Amino acid sequence: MINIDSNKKEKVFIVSIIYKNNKNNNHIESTDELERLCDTADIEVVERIFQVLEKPLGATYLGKGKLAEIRDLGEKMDVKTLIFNDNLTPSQAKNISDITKCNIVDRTELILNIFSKHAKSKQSKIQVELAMLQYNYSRLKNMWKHLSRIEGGIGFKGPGEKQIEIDRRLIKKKITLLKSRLDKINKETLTKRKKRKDFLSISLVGYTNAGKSTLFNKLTSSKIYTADRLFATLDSTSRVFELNNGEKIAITDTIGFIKNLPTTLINSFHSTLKEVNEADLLLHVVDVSNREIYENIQAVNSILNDLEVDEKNILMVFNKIDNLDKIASKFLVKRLKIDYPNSVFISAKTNENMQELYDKIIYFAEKSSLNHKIEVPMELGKLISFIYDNSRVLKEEVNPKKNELIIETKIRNDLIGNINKQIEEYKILKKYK
Ligand SMILES: Nc1nc2c(ncn2[C@@H]2O[C@H](COP(=O)(O)OP(=O)(O)OP(=O)(O)O)[C@@H](O)[C@H]2O)c(=O)[nH]1
Ligand SMILES: [Mg+2]
Repeated sequence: MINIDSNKKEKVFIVSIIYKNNKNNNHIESTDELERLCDTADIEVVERIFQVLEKPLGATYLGKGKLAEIRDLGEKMDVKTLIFNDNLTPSQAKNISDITKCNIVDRTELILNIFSKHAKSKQSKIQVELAMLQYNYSRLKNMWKHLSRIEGGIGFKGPGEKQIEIDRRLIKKKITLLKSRLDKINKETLTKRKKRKDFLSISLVGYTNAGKSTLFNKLTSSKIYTADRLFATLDSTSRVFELNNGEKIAITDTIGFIKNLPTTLINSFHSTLKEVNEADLLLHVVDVSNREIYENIQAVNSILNDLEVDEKNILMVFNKIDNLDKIASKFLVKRLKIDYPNSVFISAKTNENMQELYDKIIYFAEKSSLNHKIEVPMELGKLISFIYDNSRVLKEEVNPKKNELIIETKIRNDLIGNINKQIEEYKILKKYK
């Protein structure tokens, strides 16, 4: 989408409103994050421009005087592109571009651009292309104007660009085609996922750059890509790892979230995100050294809410404790422990407190239930009633040849080991009678 000269970093201004009644007063953190997004997209921010307003102006977003100032500064500093820390309506983007003579990129377009660069698998490439087409669909006319006027600077490139030149009908057709391709791939991944259902499943979720992939690598001894950049991971990866007690757990690392994650991306990544919904336990990984810790947790929770994730099975994993200085960490950790009693504080980098995390996972695994098929000799009447009293029986069948009852039941993992042991012991005793 954003056409960046491969040799030279594109220079931009980032533009943001400081809202008069913003109690959080977090415009610095918010523009810091936008600058990190620019950095990830290989764009050089030469200036941050703010205007204090109560709310955006309908037609031009900022005041006309401010926009004229930006135009002059742009000419002086040879900057032809403005990145807005917000989403703009097509007409706002057009009006701003008319006044400033600059190319306009909004927050969603910037994030889509990063996604398009980081997409590796066929599935994520289609998901990003679909999100771009859907976002651009309503903006085609404006974008075409931008493209024809601005040469060489940031324009719209990649899967989106080719489509701008063809008419809307064709784009709609393309969207339908991509959706059906995606459906096919999603069905294949669903089959794979079902196969893994024999194990308890854990999904890592969290804000982008929280350290999910680093933790995934630690737990599974893998080497998937991690980086100090936003949206390093776009594809889900799953592995099975074994706990000390021999229990196998399937764990999935997936895409990170961000504040105001474009809805078009949530929609097209829905099947990837659905994995989160099906997990037995979520580890919500948080970068404890980030200044916006509570806001980031909130952003993740609101996306989880949209995905209708069950709240009770979330363990908060506060990561990067090695990054905190000793005194500050004492107070912060204390406060977070009160706000999030079900939590651990770790460093996936230095391994600090990793054992506590393992212990929590083991505890959860023991208290969880999975479907099991148990073949119980008819003589063990007491054991049969114990199973009925302590699990949810799904099916039962008699095997007359062996004089056994075959019970299919959803039962807690810490009970099944003991039951199997009793059956084994009974069979051995019977053999030697
Ligand atoms: N100091 C410190 N750095 C960490 C820790 N865990 C991860 N990091 C670093 O944080 C950065 C992001 O880590 P990732 O594992 O890629 O983060 P992620 O959550 O997978 O990020 P996305 O895939 O972009 O959503 C990397 O530079 C890691 O080396 C930690 O415990 N301490
Ligand atoms: Mg990652």
